[in-house]
Amino acid sequence: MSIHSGRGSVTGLPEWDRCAVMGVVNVTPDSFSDGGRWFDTTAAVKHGLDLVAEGADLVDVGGESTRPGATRVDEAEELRRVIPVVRGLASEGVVVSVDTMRASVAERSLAAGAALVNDVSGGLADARMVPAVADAGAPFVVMHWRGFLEGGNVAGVYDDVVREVVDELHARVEAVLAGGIAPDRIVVDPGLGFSKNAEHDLSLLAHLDRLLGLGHPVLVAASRKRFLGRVLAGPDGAPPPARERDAATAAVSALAAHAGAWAVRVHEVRATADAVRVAHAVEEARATGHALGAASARGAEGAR
Ligand code: PMM
Repeated sequence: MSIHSGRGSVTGLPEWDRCAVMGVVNVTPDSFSDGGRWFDTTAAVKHGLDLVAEGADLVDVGGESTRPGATRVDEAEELRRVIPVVRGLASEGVVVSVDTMRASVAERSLAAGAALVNDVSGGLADARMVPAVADAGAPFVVMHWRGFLEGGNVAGVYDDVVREVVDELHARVEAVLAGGIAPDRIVVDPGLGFSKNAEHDLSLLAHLDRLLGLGHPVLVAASRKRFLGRVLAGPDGAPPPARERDAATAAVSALAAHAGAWAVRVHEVRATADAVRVAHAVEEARATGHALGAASARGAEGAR
């Protein structure tokens, strides 16, 4: 039994007894932390399978970089990048999520075997997205989003970041429900780094309980993000490069899992797979705690 009644499950996806691990496959030449490495279809499929072997429960495939300043790829190019990778992974039995803001890419990905649509705009970038996901009966990730990041970190001004993100996500969830997506298929995500600085991201992580209060499973995507660079910066203030933020990412995974997140989205899976298992073991120890406490204390004495 979990101590976190808020973790929940998502209709249409497998049920995991702990925080799930979503591995990232960016099929882009320019993504923020691993751009270019998995640009070719065969390499991308192999990378997704490797992530599953390392402990990913599902794999998130994206063909468009959302990093600050990135320009949009056109629809044909996004389809060309994403669909063969989705099909290749789904045909191997992988639970595939598609990371897209375009309804056409979501529809074609679902037809190719994707199980989940992950839209960083929460349906705002393409008016056809919510009806398309509703028609397909697919689960949907609603991320907190204040607009495209072209030209800088837009609209990242908050009086109370936690309250505003929760309120704005609540409004998006209402819109998505009104658009016909079933409540048990909605996941919410604070959108770390999207129109948010390091303090905002840390505040949101410190108050995941408030996001859980929305009543939907919560996805946390902290992997290699700028706020971790800030936390890890040396005395000169220089942040380590993105690929040197994986231990910090795993630390966030443990914290998020412990706080009740439904899933964490990461580039490097192995350490996070360990982190969520440790968090789960600690939860179980707490759930069974009082009954076992005295007995294991005696056992420990005997072992010394
Ligand atoms: N961040 C990125 C891409 N996709 N999806 C969700 N649901 N939440 C996020 O925070 C998120 C995302 C950007 O990171 P990347 O370029 O490393 O994939």
